[in-house]
Amino acid sequence: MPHFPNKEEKIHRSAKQDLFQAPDFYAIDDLLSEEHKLIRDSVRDWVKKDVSPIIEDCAQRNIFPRHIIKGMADAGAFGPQLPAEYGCGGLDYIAYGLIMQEIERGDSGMRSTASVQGSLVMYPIYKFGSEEQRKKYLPKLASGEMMGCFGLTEPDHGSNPAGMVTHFKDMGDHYLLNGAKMWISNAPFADIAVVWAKNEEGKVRGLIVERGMEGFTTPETHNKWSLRASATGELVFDNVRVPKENLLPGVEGLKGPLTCLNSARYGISWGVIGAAMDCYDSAVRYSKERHQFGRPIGGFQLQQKKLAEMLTEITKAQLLCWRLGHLMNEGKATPAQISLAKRNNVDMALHIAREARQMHGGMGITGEYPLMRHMMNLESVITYEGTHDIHLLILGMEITGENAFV
Ligand code: TGC
Ligand code: FAD
Repeated sequence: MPHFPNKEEKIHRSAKQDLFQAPDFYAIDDLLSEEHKLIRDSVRDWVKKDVSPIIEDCAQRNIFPRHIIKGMADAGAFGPQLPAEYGCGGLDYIAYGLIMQEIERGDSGMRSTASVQGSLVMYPIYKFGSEEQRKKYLPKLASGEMMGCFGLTEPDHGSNPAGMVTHFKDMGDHYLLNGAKMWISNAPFADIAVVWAKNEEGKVRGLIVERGMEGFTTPETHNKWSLRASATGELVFDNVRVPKENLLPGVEGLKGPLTCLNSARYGISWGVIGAAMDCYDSAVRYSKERHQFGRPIGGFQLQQKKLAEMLTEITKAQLLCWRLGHLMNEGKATPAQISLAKRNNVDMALHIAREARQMHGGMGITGEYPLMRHMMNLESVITYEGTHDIHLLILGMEITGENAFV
């Protein structure tokens, strides 16, 4: 059974105050609209109030805090970039990025829940679904009444989704789906799954599979050292009868799921800035409080070097995302530009988490500080939605025109 808190098992709320202050060295706030800042600040307040006090306990005990879904939906985290007529946010891509940044400042697993719901479930239904599918699913997904997951990766096909073996047959009045997906965020509790599978001609199509369909199960993945507050699982399809109206009519081929990944990878590029800022903020504070050799450790040049480099990298990542957000708004961002931002920013955040962890000495390995949690989470983030090396190869192909994948 998935590990969700029940009535007997209360999540512990820490009394420790979240003192986070975001660095803004290049006055990037001046580039944001009043609406952007309002949205960013309200999500930041929600994270301080509802995520920070429980996240350490959830991560330590490997619990997904299901009760948080309602607050996340109210914070506008589910499909903020999709039209308001379907109950979504109707916001631009800068607002979307800022929301992801603030949620991941709290925890990458919480951001995973939001980005899967918004970019990988709602977006394909909006972009490739029929009007009936949009009306049926989008308002419920936006409000968190319904949760979804996205099934692309398989046990033997991760970086190379084109090799997928999950398939479906046309049985006249329904499709018969067989196969399995692995490493699926939100799977253990999702009400629906957007599943990518091959038809009899070997073409990749998207299907909406609903919990309760006979032959469909979602076993949870255990023993993760990363994203411990996020629920991960498999999707197993054993002769699942999928109604024909659940096929996404608007796309055929791998470009379907890859188009959704553009949106999610963009969100990650912003999200990880949040995790990096949290580590930096903690390190600055600790460097002033912690004394060794009769002075604050922040007075030593080696510690200052770490802080100066962290701030430099965060500032560069902020500017990168701001520009990419505008390209997204104009519909001009290319997949390779998104790969550059995802690859650079996740690596940047992981490096900062490791450096900040060292600056906290022994305390850095405890749950008193968020560093190990961010660091371990980011090991998943640098792997999912295309690994660090896969994004390098996407860039390499863009530069040279040569495909180095095969
Ligand atoms: P290739 O032959 O290059 O392309 C096949 C078709 O797709 C088109 N295409 C894209 N379309 C839109 N956006 C993109 N980014 C696209 N990239 C390619 C392409 O034009 C072509 O279209 P058409 O019309 O000619 O058919 O495909 P390939 O098989 O050589 O693979 C390319 C590669 C390796 C880059 C791709 O498969 C890839 O990105 N692999 C990484 C897999 C990945 O990212 N998986 C993510 C799974 S989901 C996940 O991790 C969610 S975690 C969520 C969370 O918890 O936050
Ligand atoms: P592999 O593809 O087996 O890669 C192993 C190594 O080989 C990597 O270092 C990779 O970079 C390298 N490699 C592979 N091919 C090449 C090449 N051509 N050249 C050079 N190096 C190469 N998937 C979903 O569909 N939905 C989800 O919701 C989802 N959530 C996830 C949540 C978590 C916590 C994790 C860890 C993963 C999730 N994934 C999800 C799966 C994720 O997208 C895959 O793990 C990722 O795409 C890598 O695939 P793989 O793990 O099979 O690694």
